[in-house]
Amino acid sequence: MNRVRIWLGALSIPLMTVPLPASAEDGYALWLKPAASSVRQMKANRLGDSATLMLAERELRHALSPDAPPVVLATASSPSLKMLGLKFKGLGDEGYLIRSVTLDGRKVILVAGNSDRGALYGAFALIRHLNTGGPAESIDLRSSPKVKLRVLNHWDNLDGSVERGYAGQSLWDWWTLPDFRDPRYTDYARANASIGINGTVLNNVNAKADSLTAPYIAKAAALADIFRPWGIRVYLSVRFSAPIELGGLKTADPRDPAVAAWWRAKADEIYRAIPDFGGFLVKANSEGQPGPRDYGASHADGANMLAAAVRDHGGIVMWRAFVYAETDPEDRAKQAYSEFKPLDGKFADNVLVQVKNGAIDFQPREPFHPLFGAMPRTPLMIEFQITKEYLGFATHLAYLGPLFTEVLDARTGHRPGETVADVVDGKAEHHKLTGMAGVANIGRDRDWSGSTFNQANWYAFGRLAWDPDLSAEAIARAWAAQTFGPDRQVIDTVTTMMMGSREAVVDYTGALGLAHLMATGHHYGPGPWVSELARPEWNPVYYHRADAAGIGFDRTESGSNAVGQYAGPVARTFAKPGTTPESMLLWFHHLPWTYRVADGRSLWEDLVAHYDRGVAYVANMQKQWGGLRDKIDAERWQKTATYLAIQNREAQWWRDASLAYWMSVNHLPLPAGVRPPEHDLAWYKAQQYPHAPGQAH
Ligand code: GCW
Repeated sequence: MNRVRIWLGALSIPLMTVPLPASAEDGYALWLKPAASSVRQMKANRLGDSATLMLAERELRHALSPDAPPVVLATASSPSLKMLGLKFKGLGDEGYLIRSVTLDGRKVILVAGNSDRGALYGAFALIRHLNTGGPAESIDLRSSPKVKLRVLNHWDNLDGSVERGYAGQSLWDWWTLPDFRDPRYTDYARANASIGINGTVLNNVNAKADSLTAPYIAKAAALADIFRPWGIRVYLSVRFSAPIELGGLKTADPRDPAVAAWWRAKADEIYRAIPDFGGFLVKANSEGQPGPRDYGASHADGANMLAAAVRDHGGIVMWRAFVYAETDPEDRAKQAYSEFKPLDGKFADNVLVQVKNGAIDFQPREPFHPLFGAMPRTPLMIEFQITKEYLGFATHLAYLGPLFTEVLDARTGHRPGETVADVVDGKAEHHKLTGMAGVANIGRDRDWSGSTFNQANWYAFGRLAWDPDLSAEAIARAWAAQTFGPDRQVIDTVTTMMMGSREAVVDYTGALGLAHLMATGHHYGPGPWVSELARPEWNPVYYHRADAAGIGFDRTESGSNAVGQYAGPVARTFAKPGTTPESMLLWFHHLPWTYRVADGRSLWEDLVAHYDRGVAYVANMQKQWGGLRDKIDAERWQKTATYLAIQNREAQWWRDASLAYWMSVNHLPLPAGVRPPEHDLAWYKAQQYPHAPGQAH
């Protein structure tokens, strides 16, 4: 414990104690490590005494070095600020300003917002500014979130397992809640607040009705109490058939008044326990989940009925568009658009439709979902996957910043210059209710996310949810500086490694727009040969359509015409192989193996080159990381080095297995000088991983 002196206006209160952070570099501190070991001299002056302002003050003491100028934390209503004539308009209720000012004759850094939450975000922004090399003098920063709901989706089950989670068991110990309030819950909220996340959906979208029973509401309420001062609201995923399972009703038909009444009563019960409860997230009529379609009602009927239940409490409904029907023979990439586009304008005004970034399912690369820009009368939330179900689980180093920004920056083609980010942040269609969801990669692992570099994906999601116009590289640099310290060589090297890492995964798992080539169930490792699963669209062969003559999914007019779901200019680009970006070529086109890509190579030669490039990138990351050995603490360095070695082995496995399979189909030789796969195809097919983590059950 350290003795600290705190300045409260003219009063000075000595001898208050704050705990120092744990010293081991095991990743627990995330990007929040203090810049200096001593906080003794740091002066903070807090004008106000809400719990949130106190937390903001503590953060500043914890993180800022003794020689930083004194800081004053305040809300706009504080009388002391009157004379400064600052502009708080436009900051909204979560924005902040940070200014070097003279207050009562003292030079200070003022951190202020319209609300104490704004001041808290400002405190974290000031820490970031100073810890990433920003000057301590003449500071003039202001920012407010462009997106209203910045929400993590936990796919956490009530038994403690996590669907597609690779960082250990669920953080929520449902069994000991609500009595035991694990300090990790506070640390979790603090980390989220530091990057601007303001909501969390506690349970899996593949929901059990049990989460709506009284004991589980009490457990959720305990978490909500812990998260509240950090500006974080709690949401729940709900099972659409809960009125039957819990309420004993005969139906869950959203048009049945008894069903609507059951949900209203349930919402009232939740709000009694959690007055600022955020609302519901719903996966309906998708992958076995019940929904309104079971009764011939529409997704809008279902969403609106739930929206009515939470409306008077200020709650909202996030209704997922991730649907593909059991029996629908239509190209899976088209089904969500076909189902939802006609419902534009039919949703209540406290409903957001939550759309995955791409039309299929969080693949290493997908073109942006055609619904963005196509439903102007409906707020569309974007859903990213932070956990790396398809990008190497926890072990592979794949920085997702470039994946997120590639989609956010994509032009929708609906209105001149309009990007997906414009749709998501409401600018394009003037929506006030806006949101971004990220499927969490957080678990009980000591380092929270399974690896140090996975923490960067959590961080990048939060930063982009606050401002979707940030660059992935700027975020990577800031993360590296906050995580590893100010050493220039470390920041440069780590940023370089990160920036190409997602593309490397694309390269070694299947480039040129190939997708969904993974093994069954657990989704770990390659399985491009899989063809025997019950539903056609569960099989990789459905997606790549490779045969002796060619490869790729024809989604043009001559095929499924998924291209037709995009707006004019974008559709025109994707309509022809020659104008389609090479990175999306086989997503939209079925082409002969001999097709000439831009540099004159055949498609086959190019594909092979991508596999080799992906593997080489990983080897190069190992080299780069090796060069940082003396500059990074031993624990995090060693774990990362080991994970890179695993990634190298698995990248080669992906490459070799895929090449062995493609050659069995196209009967083409490998280009001269290319190393043949280590084993024959039968060997790769025989690999089984029944205990791979994160499987659905
Ligand atoms: O990609 C699939 C995952 C499922 C997940 C589903 C979804 C929660 O493999 O595990 O279920 O997406 O997003 O609903």
